[in-house]
Amino acid sequence: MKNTVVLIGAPVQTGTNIQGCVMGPDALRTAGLQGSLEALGYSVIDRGNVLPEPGPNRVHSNSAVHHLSDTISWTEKLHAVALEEMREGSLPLFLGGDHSMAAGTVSGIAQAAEEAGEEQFVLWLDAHPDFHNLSTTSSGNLHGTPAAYFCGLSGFEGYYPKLNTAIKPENICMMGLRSVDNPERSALQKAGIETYDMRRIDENGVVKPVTEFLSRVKKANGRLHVSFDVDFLDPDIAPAVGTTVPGGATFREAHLIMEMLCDSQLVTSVDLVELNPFLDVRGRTATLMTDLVSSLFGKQVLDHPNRA
Ligand code: 5AB
Ligand code: MN
Ligand code: MN
Ligand code: MN
Repeated sequence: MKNTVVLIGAPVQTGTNIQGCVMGPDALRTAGLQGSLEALGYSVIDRGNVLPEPGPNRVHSNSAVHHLSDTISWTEKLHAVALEEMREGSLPLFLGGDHSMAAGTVSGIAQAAEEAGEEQFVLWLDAHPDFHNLSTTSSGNLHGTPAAYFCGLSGFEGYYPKLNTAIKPENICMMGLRSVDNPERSALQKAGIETYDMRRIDENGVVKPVTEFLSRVKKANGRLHVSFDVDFLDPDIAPAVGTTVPGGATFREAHLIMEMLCDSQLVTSVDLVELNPFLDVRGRTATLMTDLVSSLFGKQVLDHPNRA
């Protein structure tokens, strides 16, 4: 992995109906993210928090949809920031902020990869696929839509920025799913996205699917973006999230995925999203997310034979 890590705060909370994600980036900083990465030997540049430029007012015919204009402004801003950081050759860590931000980060990253003639892959760690479009969402919470957007699916035209480069559905692996709405289920099947729900993880563990996915990335000489939603984790260990779903990944499953990602040396960008510090218990979730990032960037208890 690259030697310099760039932290980019994205205090987005317009994609949810629960306030608090605005504090996410600062809670991750407070938990010592920069110091942990420095202790592992990385240079860290904290660019502070980015802010969107206000855009025109937009209203969708699905009256549930709320904060559309603000969320689109965030998408435009984060698309530009992600594109720029990837063009510069940085390894950006986007500190959310709710998951609607992935519409911007992943679309910008996809465009940069295409410009460089490289294949972009996405590992999506989440209880949810976030595969609604503006018409199918019944909550109207736009953090339930970014993956459909960056795959170039229909239902965003005339509202969200036109995509230059979509992520190919076959380049995505979603893990941890346990809350999928009907329109999302059919859209996922139609797109042919590789999905591992919690039953599949219970049955076979995380090693086989992660190994298989990473070998596909490696074979394509691809870049790998990890979009890590806090609700991937079981709410017992990660309570600071607005959309808790029981039966999530355990402490060790999550660390093991991070350790395997580190072994692979394939990760080129990361989103840490949906942390709502207002719902946390004495900083537990922010600390856990920070510890998982340490595992992702090389922390191990003893030397492991898989580690180069
Ligand atoms: B998250 C739900 N599918 O559309 C909806 O946390 C939940 O970024 C979306 O994964 C959860 O509101 C969005 C019920
Ligand atoms: Mn999500
Ligand atoms: Mn989620
Ligand atoms: Mn563009």
